Amino acid sequence: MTDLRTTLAGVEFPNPVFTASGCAAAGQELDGFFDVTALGGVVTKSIMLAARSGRATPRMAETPSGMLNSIGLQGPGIEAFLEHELAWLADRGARAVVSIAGGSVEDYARLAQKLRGRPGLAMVEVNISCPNVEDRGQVFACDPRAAAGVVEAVRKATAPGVPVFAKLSPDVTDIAAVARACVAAGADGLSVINTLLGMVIDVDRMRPVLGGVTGGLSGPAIRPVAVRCVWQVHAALPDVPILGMGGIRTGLDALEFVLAGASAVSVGTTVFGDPTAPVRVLAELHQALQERGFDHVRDAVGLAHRPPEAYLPERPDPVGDDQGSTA
Ligand code: RRO
Repeated sequence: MTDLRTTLAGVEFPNPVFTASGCAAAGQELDGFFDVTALGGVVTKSIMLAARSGRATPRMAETPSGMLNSIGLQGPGIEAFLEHELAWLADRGARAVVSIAGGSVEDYARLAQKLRGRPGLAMVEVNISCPNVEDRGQVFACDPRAAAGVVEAVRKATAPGVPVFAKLSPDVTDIAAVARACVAAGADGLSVINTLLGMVIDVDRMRPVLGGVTGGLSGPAIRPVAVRCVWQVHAALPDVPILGMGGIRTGLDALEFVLAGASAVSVGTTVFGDPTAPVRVLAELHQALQERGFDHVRDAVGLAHRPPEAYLPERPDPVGDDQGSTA
């Protein structure tokens, strides 16, 4: 049996499959389909200081192999979140990764302060890359200095021992530069990636489909972009843990992210069609690792970066592809 335990910045999780922020609220709805404590962790929808109704409707559109969303950070605000959602996750025994979002460095710092000492809090994900904000100046992850300012404030306000992960945007020229700036500012790890900015136009109405005009593209359509980003960030910062996400639908998709350098993965958009996807992906990933002879998932992290002649585990059985055993 492959050991699935994974460690992110000193915190151990029982396995490397998490929900993705924004795709499962705070886990209650998914818990009707499977036991959310079976996952490595539950990453909650980004929360802001105040309640927020979000952008104009329509807020979602299907795209080829993907989905556009223009939610606009709808949420109950931090106080209601702490009382009803984080408290529920803690009671349930889930490991909560709380995603926070703000319009200023000060907002983020206050959110981090409010999370200090809360039961159930395993990690903080700093969402500096939401594409659906009022202006692009608020997409802190598009500028290394702006990203660093937020990360530094959150790291200072967060209890020691609680990892702070910065969530990066793919909509940049050099994602490794932003990653380096976040880590230099104190990020313990990186979540890679948020959605890509996109839009669709209704050719009958001859107007944008989304009320917010532009939206964030997710789903399998973005997976190669996400894998490339994980690869580049891991190549630049091989010792920094990565939570990888973007279009994961199967265990083999998850394995791609692990081989590119992710120590854990988030399963997002696919849950809208298949709410049990996270536990299925976990089982499939486990099987894929076992078939490839891995004793521990950590041995697969970043393996694709190694030269072809480097160590590969002995495969116990052929996995049904053309290459058969690598032994
Ligand atoms: O709420 C959203 O519209 C949203 C967020 Br916070 C995000 O980080 N990414 C996204 O695609 N949508």
